[in-house]
Amino acid sequence: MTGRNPDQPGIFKAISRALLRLAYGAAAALSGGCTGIQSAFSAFGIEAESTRALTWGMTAAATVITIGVLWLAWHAARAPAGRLDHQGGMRVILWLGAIGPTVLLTALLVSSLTKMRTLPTGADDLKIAVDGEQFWWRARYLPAGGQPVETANEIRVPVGHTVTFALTSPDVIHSFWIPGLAGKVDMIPGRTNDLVVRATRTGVYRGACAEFCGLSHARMAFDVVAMAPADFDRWLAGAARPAAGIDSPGRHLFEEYGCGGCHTIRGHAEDSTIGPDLTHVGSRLSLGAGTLPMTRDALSRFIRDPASVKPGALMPSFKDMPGKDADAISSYLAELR
Ligand code: HEC
Ligand SMILES: [Cu+2]
Repeated sequence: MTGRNPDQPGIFKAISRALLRLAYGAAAALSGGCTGIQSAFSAFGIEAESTRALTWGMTAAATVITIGVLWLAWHAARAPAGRLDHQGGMRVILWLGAIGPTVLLTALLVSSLTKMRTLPTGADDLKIAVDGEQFWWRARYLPAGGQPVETANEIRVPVGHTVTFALTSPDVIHSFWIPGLAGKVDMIPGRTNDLVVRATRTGVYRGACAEFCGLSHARMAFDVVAMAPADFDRWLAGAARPAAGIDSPGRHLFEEYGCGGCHTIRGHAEDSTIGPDLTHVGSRLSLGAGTLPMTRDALSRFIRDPASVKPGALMPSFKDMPGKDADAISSYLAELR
């Protein structure tokens, strides 16, 4: 090369302008779209917090390296010919091509390996067995020494305590994902995968199925409530109790329409485990696995035509059910708190 190529600085200017635009775009997307109840950036658990720290660390390092390389390239393009002799070139390759990446990648490997360790568990820790079903979640709380408690479509955890999720599925592969708490774990028929978590702050968050599992895969979400330990214990004790003695027309209609053939309401309608447990359904934050708000109207709509809310839902439609029957059943279900 006899001199500097007059075109090159123009190219670098264009590239740096494009990179700057990309950075603006990414910053806008991050600040707007990436926070909220279902976001790995709104971490409320130890696992998600360390993943977030790793993400920011790697982003910062990648930014520094990119800027450094662009700076070098810019200088190289503008340097007069013959400025760098062979030995100088070899030194650049040695430091920036071998030693630098080795140190950096080793540091990254060590820091990510330490973050990959699962939290230690104890015999007294709470276990929650969660089954991914088409298209809802069966949850059984298994407190050490206590009786199992079955619920559905909502996960509650005590803050500051280690909880082990035992994840499986009776039908197809689903994936259990609470972005703010921990990474996603597949729920595979015939095998149980454990996920150990610890929540660090209270709040209401959201999880979702992260593996396409059929028509209503996108309507397979759940509320996640991280509670102070005392509140959690009180909630679990309440969830363990059978339904209160209610004598309303809806209770009889529930029987007449054969809803008990698929749903358990402990104390009222026993031993049918095809659909979600409805013992305290009225206290859930949402209906149909995070699909509708928990209101009487939404209950009526869901009961008469689940497929209109969740295409492919494995609950039959009761389209011929008179509106007043649906409303009576909804009032009854809403009372199950
Ligand atoms: C053949 C079995 C079956 C019958 C019969 C049945 N259901 Fe269901 N039900 C299901 C299944 C499966 C789901 C889960 C649907 C989904 O969310 O994908 C469900 C979901 C529900 C839900 C939502 C629960 C939640 O946690 O959000 C309610 C409420 C409900 N059913 C009420 C009823 C009522 C009332 C009847 C009678 C009129 C009835 N079901 C009859 C299988 C059944
Ligand atoms: Cu799923």
